[in-house]
Amino acid sequence: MTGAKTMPLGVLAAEVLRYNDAGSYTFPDRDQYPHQWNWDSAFAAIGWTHIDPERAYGELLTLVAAQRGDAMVPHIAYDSRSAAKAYRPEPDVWGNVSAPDGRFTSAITQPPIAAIALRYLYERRPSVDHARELVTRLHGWHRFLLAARDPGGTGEPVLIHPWETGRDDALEWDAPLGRIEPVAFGSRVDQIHVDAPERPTDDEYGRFVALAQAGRAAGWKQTELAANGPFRVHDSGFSVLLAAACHDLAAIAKSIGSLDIARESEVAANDLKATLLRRADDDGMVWPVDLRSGEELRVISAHIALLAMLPDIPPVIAKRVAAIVLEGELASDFGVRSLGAGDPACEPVRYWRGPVWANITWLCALGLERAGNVSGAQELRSRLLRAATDVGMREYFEASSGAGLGSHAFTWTAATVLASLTES
Ligand code: 9WN
Repeated sequence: MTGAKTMPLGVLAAEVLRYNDAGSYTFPDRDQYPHQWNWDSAFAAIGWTHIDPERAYGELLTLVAAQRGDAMVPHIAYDSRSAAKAYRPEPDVWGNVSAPDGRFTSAITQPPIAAIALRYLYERRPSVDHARELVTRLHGWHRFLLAARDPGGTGEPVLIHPWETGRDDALEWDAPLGRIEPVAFGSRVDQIHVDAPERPTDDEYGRFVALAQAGRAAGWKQTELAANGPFRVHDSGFSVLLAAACHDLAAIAKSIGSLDIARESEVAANDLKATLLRRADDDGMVWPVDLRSGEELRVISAHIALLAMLPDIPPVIAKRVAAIVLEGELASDFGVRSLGAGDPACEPVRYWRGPVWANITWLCALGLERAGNVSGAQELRSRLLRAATDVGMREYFEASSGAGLGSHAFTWTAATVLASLTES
């Protein structure tokens, strides 16, 4: 990535995708994350749409090749070629579970944005054959989330690990994660390329891994863990994305003539939306819930920005979200903050506890645009582009100064830059 500073932004972003290209999928970052991650690949597909659409379809097809028998698409599919590279936890922590395509995987999932990426790709570069295969697979995953992961019939999936939310150490998980007895994790290889203060703490890692061990001990029975496991939350951010994913899947299914999937997906999107709106507060905000205590986790953080993706969002909620992300607690000149600036727990450089992330900023912009707030969407995209212009395709950004944080050549930052360049 030499000479990066002098390259036009779009060229630099494309270089980052190519640099992280693992062949049939894209590493989130070649050094820091040398395997396939679920929602990272969906963002990568959005980026590849602008460079090589066939490669974008390939990215999603490789993702669903790791889909398990129960239709869950795992959060990590391990790359055996990366064995010599440092990433922990390794497959044994999950019990060496493997996918039909032979790759070891984790035994949890991640935000289901692949259908959102597929719609993005399909609308720009339609391929009916690829879409047919992907629609069927993604529909299965959505069903898994709405059935196997909803033992209580609440209408929302239960998440069993903070890693499933994609916002690993977000403040809202402190209470439910705090109940987990940490285990010793050993060497923090995630701190070789990124400074320790920018990563989750040792204490959090001890709890993340303890949860993986508990799941393994319980035989990874997904419904049982969702009903009685040690960590159980409703993440409104994840649920909104699932509603949007069902909505987008319905649109593609309809256009390729898969009418049963289209109908079922539209009903699922509407039901999930109704479930979320039923538990909205007077301001229209929907909060994550700690299902073990029954308490709402009323933290103003990135999940609020994701609320913008609620399909056909009521205008009053869209307005409230726009105010928070554009000039309120989550506003930054560089995108959307992961935690409210005024929150006493805000840590400006630590991971999901303060910094700005491009993927959240971009999804929020997409939601605002769909809600008819085109100028709000453009403003967010220009903030995202400002961050990348100033310091490059960093993993995340300090919200006040725009300083680059985390890894240096990050796929979803590059992908959302490529998308934003064509949208603003
Ligand atoms: C654990 C890959 C992933 C993202 C997550 C982000 C981070 C992993 C880690 O990196 O999580 O899954 O090792 O820290 O929190 O959202 O998908 O980029």
